[in-house]
Amino acid sequence: MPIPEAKTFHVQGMHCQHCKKVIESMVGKLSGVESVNADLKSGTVEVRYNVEQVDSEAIEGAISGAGYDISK
Ligand SMILES: [Cu+2]
Repeated sequence: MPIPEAKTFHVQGMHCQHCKKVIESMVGKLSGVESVNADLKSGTVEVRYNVEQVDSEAIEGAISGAGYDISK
């Protein structure tokens, strides 16, 4: 089993529990994503994922596809 990669994405525009849920479900749908935790206070989304199945670009795509901007 490969070791999952953990990465924190900085996401703008998360304001409430709904935003948190939307992002967590959109990112969680990607195969290879093991866990997603969106934190409203810090505006970050921490994702653990299997690098053999998914990459950070796909994760960013899912977040922006849900209507949120990623700041780098
Ligand atoms: Cu919201």
